[in-house]
This record gives sequence, C-alpha cells and structure tokens, in this order.
Amino acid sequence: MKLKVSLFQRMEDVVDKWRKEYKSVLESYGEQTIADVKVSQVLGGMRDVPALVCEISVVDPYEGIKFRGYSIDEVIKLLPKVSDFPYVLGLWYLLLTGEIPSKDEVEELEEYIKIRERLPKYVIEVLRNTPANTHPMTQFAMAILAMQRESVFAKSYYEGMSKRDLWKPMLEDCINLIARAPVIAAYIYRRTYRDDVFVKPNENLDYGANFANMLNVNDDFVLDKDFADLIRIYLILHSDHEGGNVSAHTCFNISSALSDIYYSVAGGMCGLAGPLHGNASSESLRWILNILKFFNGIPPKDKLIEYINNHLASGKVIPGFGHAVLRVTDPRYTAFANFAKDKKLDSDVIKMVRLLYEVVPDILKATGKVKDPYPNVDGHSGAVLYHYNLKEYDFYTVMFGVSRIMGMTAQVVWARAVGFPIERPKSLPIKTIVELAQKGK
Ligand code: CMX
Repeated sequence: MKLKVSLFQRMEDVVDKWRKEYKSVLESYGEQTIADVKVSQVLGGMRDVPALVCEISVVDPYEGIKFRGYSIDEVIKLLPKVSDFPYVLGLWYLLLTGEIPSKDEVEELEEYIKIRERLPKYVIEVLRNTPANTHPMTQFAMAILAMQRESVFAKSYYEGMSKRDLWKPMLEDCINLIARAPVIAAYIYRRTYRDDVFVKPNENLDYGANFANMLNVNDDFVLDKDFADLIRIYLILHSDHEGGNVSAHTCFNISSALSDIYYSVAGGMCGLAGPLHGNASSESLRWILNILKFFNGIPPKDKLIEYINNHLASGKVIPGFGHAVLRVTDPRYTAFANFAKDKKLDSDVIKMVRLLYEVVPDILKATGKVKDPYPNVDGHSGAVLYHYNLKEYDFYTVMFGVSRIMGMTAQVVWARAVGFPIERPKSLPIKTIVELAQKGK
C-alpha cells in the first residue's frame, strides 16, 4: 500500500514502539494480579474494574480528560491554530500518534482528508429512502454502516493480508470515515430539519469550519465565524473520554472480532444514542427549554429549586449532571462555559445553564446517593449550539458522534497495530457469583 501522507510514516514509527511495549508488558507482568473485583462492581456495570486498555485518553476523577497526556487547556494551547482555535484534525493526529503535530503536518492531513469528502450516491440514497422523521442518530448509524461495502480493511483481510499490516488499511478506512462523517451529518441535518438544500464541502475551509458551513444553521449560506470557532472547539472536546464509556467500548469490542471500522463505529453510535450517554446533551437542552417554557422565562431561584426537586421526586435524572468517573465539574463543561464568556453569550438558554450550575449540585448532594453532583459536558454543549441557531436538539448526539469518531478510530487503529485479541470476558449467573462470594473467592 502506498503511504501518501506523512501521518502514515509517523504511524509506522510509533506502531513499532507500541508493539515492543505491548509485548514486553505482557512478558514481564502477564501473570501479575492488578485488582480484586467486588460483587458490587460486577452487578454495578463493571464500575472501576481495570479490565480495558486505552492509550488514547485517560479520565482522572478530579482533573478530567487528558488526551494522550495533555489537558484540554494544553491541547488548546499547543495544537496548531486556524483563526485562534486549534485545527480539529490536529487533535486527531495527536490521538493517533501521541504527538503534537506541526502546522505543516496538520495542514497536509487537512488537505488529504478533503480529497475524500465526497459522499457516494448510494449513501445519499440510503438516507433518502429513510423517512425524514427517523431519529438523526439512526440515520447517522445507518449511513456509516452502509459504507461498510467500501472497507479497505475487510477487503485486505479476506485477501489474506498479514495481521501485522492490518492497521494500515484500518487507518485508510478511518481517514475515509473521518472525511465523510461531517458531510453525512450535515446532509442529515439539512434534510431532516431545514429546506432539504445542501451546502457542498468547501475546500478552502478547515475541517471544523467546513462542517459549520455545511450545517448552514442560519440558512443564509454565510459562514458565521463564531459558530465555526464553536464547532472547532466542540469537535475537540467530545473526541474521546477513555475506553470504558459505552460508545468507545462498544466500538472497540466490535472491532476486536476484526470487524471493520464501519461495523464498529456504527455499533458505537447506537450506544452513544442512549439518554444516559451521548443523548444527554439533547435531553439537557430539552429540559432547559421546558423550564423556560414552564416559567415563561428565567425562574427565580427558589421556584427553580422546587421544580428540580419535583423532577427528581418523579424518578427522573437531571440530564447534564453526574458522571460515572468524574467527581468534579467536567473540564469540558468549563471549556464551553469559558467559550460562552469569551464570546459574551447571554441568551436565556445560556443564562439557564449558569443558574442550574448554581442550584443543581446542592440538590443532588442532598439526595445522598449521587456520586458526582456536578455538571458534565452535556450540561453545556447543547446550550451553545442552541445559542448559534442549531436548535434541533435531537441532532446534538450526531454532533457528538462526528467528534467521537476521532477517539474511536484512534483506539481501533492502536488495537490493530499491537494485535489486540478478541475480547471475551467471563460472565457468570448470579447463583455462581453468590457461591464464589460465600467461598470468599
Ligand atoms: N440526576 C439524578 N440522579 C442521578 C444523577 C442525576 N444527574 N446522576 C446519578 N444519579 C443517581 C443514579 O441514578 C443512581 O440512582 P439509583 O441508585 O437510584 O439507581 C445514584 O444517583 C448513583 O449513581 P452514580 O453512581 O452517581 O452514577 P452512575 O455512575 O450510576 O451514572 C450517569 C452516571 C452519567 C449515568 C448518571 O450520573 C446520570 O444518569 N446522569 C444524567 C444523564 C447524563 O447527564 N449523562 C451524560 C453523561 C456523560 C456522557 O456520557 O455523555
């Protein structure tokens, strides 16, 4: 296979390093025990069981996400910039290689991705043959799955390519998917919610601004520069969150069967679509709008507290708050809050987000059971999109998905590079778990 862009060469070098490390860890520590597992963890969604490997990012309960060891602030500072914001694909380069790229390297990758943006006709037909009121996440997963027929990885595998080289066609597939994901998303958006008039990819724009331009949220065919900045930062912030969350792990698990990236990412997207995961950003915005409607504007604090307590008493969660790992305000939330402050955003939805931040944590703390009473990324991301006229909140998970593909693909390329095996944890009936617990094993 001809390696056409310097990213491939860089990957050749790092893959060699990863393989040596992986092999040596297995040889040196393969029989070493690193954790005990409690029954409560097995029955509690495997919480905190260290059973997965993820080199791409780590979520510290108190510091939040680190992408390849870099915090959000560091990533924003160090990645090469376009219009004062990092190039989105610079982040993907970092996730893939573990290295901050130079401006030349990112711009070369941006150009390389542009060549692959064109949507095949059959993908458009799949979407057009689907009722327009189908949930946008369903459409997104369908369009991704439809492209499976083009997988270079699947073709290479069935043609007998050596296992050692399979990461290369996997990376080719990932590049194609990364290139087309925003185009598919924008197509779904325009068809589902707007006038069914589409904006073609603009080769003069970077990845983030191009996506913003194709969404054309103001229907005026003029790129809103602030919205482009938002999309750049949005795509970076949602890109990865360790390997154990539902979408990342689903994707990784599927790919461990040597399913290609289209199968794997489509599966991951179906997990992201759940209300406790990626769809929380839609839920959060819907909830904020309901509050504004109920009170006919921003409510007084005491009335809002009463409203939230009633909401909890009816057995529902507060969307956009809480996290399975974090124990502080999600730094991704803070990054959006800073963006809103810097751009001087003050619409009612933004004001509501700020007011919720003042009241919800204390209410959740008072329940005595919520481990993380602070807001997560979904508690702010929808409000900034809404502010810039992207008001169709069912679409927010697709926005999340376009970004999350960067993390998913980086993880899968790593797995194929080191030859990670098929996943097969042991499952037990409850009766056996009880027997083991009684024996103290
Ligand atoms: N509102 C109300 N109750 C909440 C809550 C919230 N925001 N967060 C947690 N709880 C409740 C749980 O439902 C659970 O109650 P039960 O014991 O009655 O079942 C209890 O507090 C303990 O849960 P936890 O250990 O603190 O949280 P989990 O790790 O089980 O769940 C999460 C994490 C994100 C699913 C949960 O906080 C939640 O449902 N949040 C609202 C939805 C949301 O914002 N999801 C987005 C997360 C980020 C992402 O993946 O995109």
